[in-house]
Amino acid sequence: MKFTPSKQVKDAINNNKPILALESTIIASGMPYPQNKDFYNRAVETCCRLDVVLAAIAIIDGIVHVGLDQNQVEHIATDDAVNKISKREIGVCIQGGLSGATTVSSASHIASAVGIRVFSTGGIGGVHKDYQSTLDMSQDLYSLRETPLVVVCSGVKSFLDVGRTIEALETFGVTLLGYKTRTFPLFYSSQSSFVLPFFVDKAEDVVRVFKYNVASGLGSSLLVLNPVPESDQIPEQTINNIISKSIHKMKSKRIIGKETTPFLLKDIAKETKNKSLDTNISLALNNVRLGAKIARCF
Ligand code: PSU
Ligand code: MN
Repeated sequence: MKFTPSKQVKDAINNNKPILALESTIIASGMPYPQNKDFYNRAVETCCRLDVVLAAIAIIDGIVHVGLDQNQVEHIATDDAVNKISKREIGVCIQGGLSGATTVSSASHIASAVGIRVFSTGGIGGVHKDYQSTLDMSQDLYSLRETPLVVVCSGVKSFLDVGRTIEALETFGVTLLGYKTRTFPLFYSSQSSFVLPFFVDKAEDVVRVFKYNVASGLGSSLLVLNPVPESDQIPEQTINNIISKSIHKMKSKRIIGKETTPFLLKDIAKETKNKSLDTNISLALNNVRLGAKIARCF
């Protein structure tokens, strides 16, 4: 195998036990230390309670690990030399013997290649607000087009162009399925004006839809939209004002490309006095919980 599973993940694969994959950029640059490590430990506990193995995916010194030990997580959570690795950069990272945190695009590719069927994240990447001038659209969308996986998220980060991202997801043939919601969630806020065509109330039904997709020959992902719990959300208007200011700052600092997402997450956390971080942790854990429940239904 090109990838290196941990002992726990290998056992789970061999014995057909439920596994939930997790990207590691959310740990490396999505949250600061020590909240990132704390989030990871709580994610492991959540999965353990449901008898599911959590497989966080990262590249450590050129080796692609599926399932991390505590030292590896500490490295990803603290070391500034860890690269943000999207799907196209997996080979470069291996060749250079480098360490890299995986995004949705790389982690979903690796997860699917080792036979994992369910994947959780906070929010997927999407179409950036100034797409017309920058052509900045996340590789995550292309990966979702070509990776048969159940991906659980709380929408796309609200500093993206949500409407255009939804259009791109349709163009790429990615199935959208609300989980107990009729609207496309906005990451920090649980509702939006974008109506979802279909929704389900049970984890079993998510798996049924996925199996019918696969049986019909579809090779794309099933994107499950799981809104942030209402008690932890930030009202849309409040967060939008802050986001506008952060985007303005980003432009004046000439931050572009893959640095934009980490910069905005950090700046929004600062401007909300870490309320956005609490919201991010809450929704990410909620997605781990649902992902684990879905993994048990296969
Ligand atoms: N969701 C979060 N925090 C994050 C990300 C998503 O709550 O840090 C990361 C994911 O790894 C996602 C990536 O794949 O941002 C998208 O980056 P870009 O826009 O550069 O494609
Ligand atoms: Mn980008």
